[in-house]
This record gives sequence, structure tokens and C-alpha cells, in this order.
Amino acid sequence: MKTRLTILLIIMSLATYAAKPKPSDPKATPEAVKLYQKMLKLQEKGLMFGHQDAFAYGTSWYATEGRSDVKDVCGDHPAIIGWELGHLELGGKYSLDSVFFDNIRKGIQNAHKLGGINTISWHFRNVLTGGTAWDVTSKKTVASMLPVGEKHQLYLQYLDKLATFMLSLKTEKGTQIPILFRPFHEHTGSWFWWGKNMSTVDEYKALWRFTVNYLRNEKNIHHLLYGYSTDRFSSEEEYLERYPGDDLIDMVAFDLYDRGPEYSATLSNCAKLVSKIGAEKGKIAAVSEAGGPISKNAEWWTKTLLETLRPYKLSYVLVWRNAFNQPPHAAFGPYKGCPSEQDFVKFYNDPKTLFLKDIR
Ligand code: BMA
Repeated sequence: MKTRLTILLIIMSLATYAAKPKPSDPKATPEAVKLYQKMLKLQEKGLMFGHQDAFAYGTSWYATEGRSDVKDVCGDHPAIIGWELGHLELGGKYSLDSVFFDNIRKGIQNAHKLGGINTISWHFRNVLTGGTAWDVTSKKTVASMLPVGEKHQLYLQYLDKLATFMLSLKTEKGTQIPILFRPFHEHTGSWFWWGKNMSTVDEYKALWRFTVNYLRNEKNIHHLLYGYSTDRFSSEEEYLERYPGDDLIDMVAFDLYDRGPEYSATLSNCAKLVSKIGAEKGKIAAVSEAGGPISKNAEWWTKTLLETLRPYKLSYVLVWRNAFNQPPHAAFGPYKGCPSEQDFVKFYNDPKTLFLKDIR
């Protein structure tokens, strides 16, 4: 009797396990699986708030543990913490935004320990020309990085550095910290060397496939969830034109900055489409980057961002960095004394938005 009961319980828990959504990597670590399921579940509950480099620096401080501009304003940290790895490929000690890679690692460990979710972007150098991520002088960069291309070996060196860093992201117990990795973003625009006009659809997709397979199969990296983030788009077809495949991607997302009066309408349309695509594919859907004129529009958080996104089921919206020691208009997140400070507190208090304390 007891044995039968045990068998029944095992079957039931296996059935529950099998029924839960799984990330695209069949070998995903238990922590990556857990993060994926947690994000999908939270997506039903509310919209997480994210901020780029939240723990690294703010408008008026740099590398101060426990601080974030967001916390200064509303008393809680963002739920999603963004990090940037540009220049890691060059082998230096700090990123293109002057953050030490050791501090990025520590910040990621800290965010994870606090119950937050870490996402990483990578504005890496143009592998063919040696220029920046914004060097769009050649249409051959992507092709040159593929296995038969002239810069393939150099790209492998870049990926090896990336892999070493990703593998160094561990908890005190030595478990890999799950990360939402979002390379080759905003590719529906053409301001990065991986942008639309710089490669063919097939080359772009092949770059994704090669990269993910290399990290998974050659580097044995299984703690990453992969995000596909376009810039603005107007239809499902346009969104999915360069989508590399359900077996590689865990999150469908887009980046969109407020640069004029048409913002709400465009944001609404992109949010609607991406949440539909996410629901159909059973994947996370998000606004992976946003930002608005928060130093001029004192109600941007509630009237523009929140009211536009409220109708949709999206995992998160992440606003870009508050560059240290720059003029106020350069900050995309709130900070103590900014004109939209009170409005951000309203945004924080709205039941739709989720911050760190809400997701632990
Ligand atoms: C851009 C700007 C740059 C920065 C880059 C990578 O949008 O914020 O200053 O170097 O992102 O983080």
C-alpha cells in the first residue's frame, strides 16, 4: 500500500513537473528553469520594474553597496537589474560604461541574493572593423563572424571571455546564478553593426544560432535564458522576421524610447503584439528597454508609461541607466530631486507594478 502511494506521488509530481513551462535549453539548470517559471507566473500578476546599472551607480554616486537611485526615491530596489558587458571582449578590467567587471559580478551576486532578477546586454565591439558597437561602416561584420568567416576565430575569443565571465556568476554555495541574456538587440534598427541593414536575415539568424549553440554545447553554459529584443516594429511579421527560433529564445521583447508625441501609440501597439506573440509561444514578454523625458514631463511614469502598458500582460519594463555625473536629462530612471519623483512614487504604489520586495 505504502509503495503504491509512493509511486502515485512520484507520478503526480512528475506530471506537475512535465506540465510546467520549460526554457528553450533542454539542459537548463534547475535555477534557470525556476527563474523562467517564476517570470511567467509573475507576468500574470503584474509588471516588474527594471533599471539598468541600478546597483552600479546613480546620478550622484558610484559603487555604493545597498544603494540604488530607485530605492532613494521609493524605498525599494527594482525587481530587474540590468548590466552591460561591453568591452569584456577586450580583456580589460572595466566596461565601456566604466564599471569594473568584478563589481558587476558582485552586484549580480548581491541582486540574486536579495531575490532580484539579473539581465545582461552586450554592446560589444565590431568584430570585423575593431570599431565600437555603433560602427556601421561594413555590411560584412556578421558574415565574417560565422564559422567560415575571416573573423570567426576572433569571435570565438570574444565568446570565450564572455563564457568565462558567465561561468563566474555563482552563489556562495557555488550554484550558477540564472541570467537573462539579451545580445544583438534593437536589430530592427540599423545603428549597431548587427542591425537590420548590416546583414541578411539568414546571417543574423545564423549568428544567433551559432552563438547560443557554442555557449551551450562547447562551453557547457546552461544557466542563461535568452532574450530577443527588437527596436520599434509595426507588425508580427516584422517582429518575427529575424527571430532565430523557439529552441534558442526564452523571452520576446522590444526596446522603445519616448522621442515624441507618437510614443504612447507606438508603445501600445508593440506591447500588444509582443504580449500576443509571447502568449502564443508560451514565452516571457517584456519591454526590455525604455526611457522618457522624465526631467521635463513630471507625470511620465504614470500617465505615459504605466497607463500605456497597463492593459497588457508583460513581465517587465526596464528603463535605461542613470549615467553617473551627467546632466539630469541623461537619466532614464528616477533619482532624488528629479521633477518626476512624486509621480514615480505613485507608479511604485500602483498595484500593477512590482518591485524587489514584491517578487521575493
Ligand atoms: C547607450 C548609452 C551609452 C552606453 C550604452 C551601453 O544607450 O547609455 O552611454 O555606453 O548604452 O550601456
